[in-house]
Amino acid sequence: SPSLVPGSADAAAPRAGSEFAADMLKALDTRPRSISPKYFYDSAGSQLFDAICELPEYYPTRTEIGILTQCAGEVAQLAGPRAEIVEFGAGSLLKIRLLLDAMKEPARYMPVDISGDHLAGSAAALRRDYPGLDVHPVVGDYTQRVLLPVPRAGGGRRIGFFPGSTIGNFTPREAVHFLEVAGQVLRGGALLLGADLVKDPAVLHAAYNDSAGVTAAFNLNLLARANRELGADFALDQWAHYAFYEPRQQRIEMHLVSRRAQQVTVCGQRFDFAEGEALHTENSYKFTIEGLRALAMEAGFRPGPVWCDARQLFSVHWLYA
Ligand code: AVJ
Repeated sequence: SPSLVPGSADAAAPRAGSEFAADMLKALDTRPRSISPKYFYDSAGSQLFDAICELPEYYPTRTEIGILTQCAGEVAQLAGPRAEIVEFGAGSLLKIRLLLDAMKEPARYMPVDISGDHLAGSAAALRRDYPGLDVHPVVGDYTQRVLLPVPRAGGGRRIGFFPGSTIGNFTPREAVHFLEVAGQVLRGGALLLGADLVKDPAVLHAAYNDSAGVTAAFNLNLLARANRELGADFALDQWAHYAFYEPRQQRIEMHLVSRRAQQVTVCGQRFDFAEGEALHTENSYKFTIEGLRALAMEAGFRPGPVWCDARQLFSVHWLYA
């Protein structure tokens, strides 16, 4: 909308009612300022995330794909015939294909995602390549209770799939809550869960501070998105990407730090930032294998087999619901 004056009431009005607008305004009004990482993923942000997954320093994606390639046969055995797979997030089509290719006549695939567009695209591609598979996208927020179709008569087990260590975006309390809700949907079946592992902080640091600056661009895209959607006037060169490992909480924290004292306007409201003041944009928790299993048990799962890469960078867990 090039004719809009940034920060004017008119510019703010069209999107002032969005969830992003409400959460951004709330973040700016709270101390310390912090916002959900889910707002990274507009179309520019999703493309930047895909680029992150290809970076030499960002080991999780390729490591998990390696593990899934190795364990797919065993997973297929554990799942049994005619499995009904529920994926939390529409995720990577590559990862689900690794499972589907190993499974005995998988019956149904139900990706759950808030973005209907994203779901429709992945569903069409999978239907083409797996003609016997009932692809059933479910539009909804998987962090809340979602309504799934009833299990089919004569269907197999319900298997949840939550790869990528996206569980690391939740606080431990939120993770237990998510697992409790997932467990109710999967009762009698299991959850296949990817979790990034605690490791040398230098390796973690590099993964979130890549030399090409893609992670920085991904983080800064949040402000760019606010400029596009909320009529905000963030000067992107006045903000620094800051990511570090916090060993006591076993998490990467990402922040956007104000390089100087400045004012910004969002949805027609003005906010002050002191030099060095930050907006906290993401936590990415890391786990020990035992810590992850304990968390799952707290939520009522019974831990099963765990698969890792040789360097113990990443883990994939079979958890009985
Ligand atoms: C998609 C949440 C697993 O935490 O590693 C990548 C997101 N943030 N680089 C992660 C992310 C910065 C990613 N997750």
